[in-house]
Amino acid sequence: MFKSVLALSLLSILVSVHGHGYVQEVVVDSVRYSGYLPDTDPYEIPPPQRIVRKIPGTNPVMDLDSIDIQCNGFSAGGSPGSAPAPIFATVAAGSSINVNWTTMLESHLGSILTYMAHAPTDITKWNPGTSAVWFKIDEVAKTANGTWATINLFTNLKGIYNFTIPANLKPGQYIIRHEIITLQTAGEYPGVQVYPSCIQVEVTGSGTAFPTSFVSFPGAYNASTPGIVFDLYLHGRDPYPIPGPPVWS
Ligand SMILES: *[C@@H]1O[C@H](CO)[C@@H](O)[C@H](O)[C@H]1NC(C)=O
Ligand SMILES: *[C@@H]1O[C@H](CO)[C@@H](O)[C@H](O)[C@H]1NC(C)=O
Ligand SMILES: *[C@@H]1O[C@H](CO)[C@@H](O)[C@H](O)[C@H]1NC(C)=O
Ligand SMILES: *[C@@H]1O[C@H](CO)[C@@H](O)[C@H](O)[C@H]1NC(C)=O
Ligand SMILES: [Cu+2]
Repeated sequence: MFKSVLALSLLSILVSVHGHGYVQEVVVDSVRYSGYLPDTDPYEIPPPQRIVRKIPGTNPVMDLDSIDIQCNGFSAGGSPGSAPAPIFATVAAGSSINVNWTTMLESHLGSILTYMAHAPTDITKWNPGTSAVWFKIDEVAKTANGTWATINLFTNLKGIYNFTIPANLKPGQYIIRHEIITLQTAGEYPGVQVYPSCIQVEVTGSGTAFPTSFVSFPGAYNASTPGIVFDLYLHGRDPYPIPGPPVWS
């Protein structure tokens, strides 16, 4: 008993100095919002109002079957998935959103993916659970010269990732599920590290488009999904099959 507690706390020390990361800021239509800051937000009274759903810390989610894969939520704390955030940002369809990531160690090679889910009811109360409601709007694994997207993000882009809300998307409230998937331990499953972040927005405009095919989280990824098990030492220079469905267009 004592031994395993000790082993666990050693493991958590190792994990905490490992240089994981999270979304610390989001810029939407030139308005700057702080992300949910796991080191300080839980201790502030009153709690800061964020557009990003709560995360328990900077660690990745590694269990693809856990509800935590959705929004890096709190299933371990007894809540069935992500806790809605109290506010949301407003963004015009077709405009870009800049997400500002804390720096991860350069061992963290991998891809950057973004999904959306339309909220059928008030987004500050909606929890998607395991419903298939997500569609992909953006993905990148490597730049044209073969640099991994995460390395490009943390060096050339200074941690700022820019993606665009589809121009013709029908207006409404959406969760944007933005994530980094890193592969430094992905030679077998479990091993892949997933860093999801859920941003609440209201999309405005006169668009009418909406996808017809959706995935769930958990559900979209499993041990046999291409790109989930990937040996960087053997295949690091090969094309990388980005997990999940194709980008909706
Ligand atoms: C990213 O967020 C951090 C923390 O808020 C801030 O210090 C930094 O200036 C931001 N980066 C940019 C390019 O805005
Ligand atoms: C690779 O491409 C990125 C932009 O896509 C650029 O910033 C970077 O300097 C390039 N790296 C090399 C080694 O050419
Ligand atoms: C985001 O990228 C788009 C397209 O590359 C560019 O037009 C826009 O200026 C960028 N926005 C910001 C805030 O960097
Ligand atoms: C694993 O995910 C793939 C999609 O990547 C899907 O086709 C397959 O049915 C899933 N397998 C299981 C056991 O859920
Ligand atoms: Cu890490």
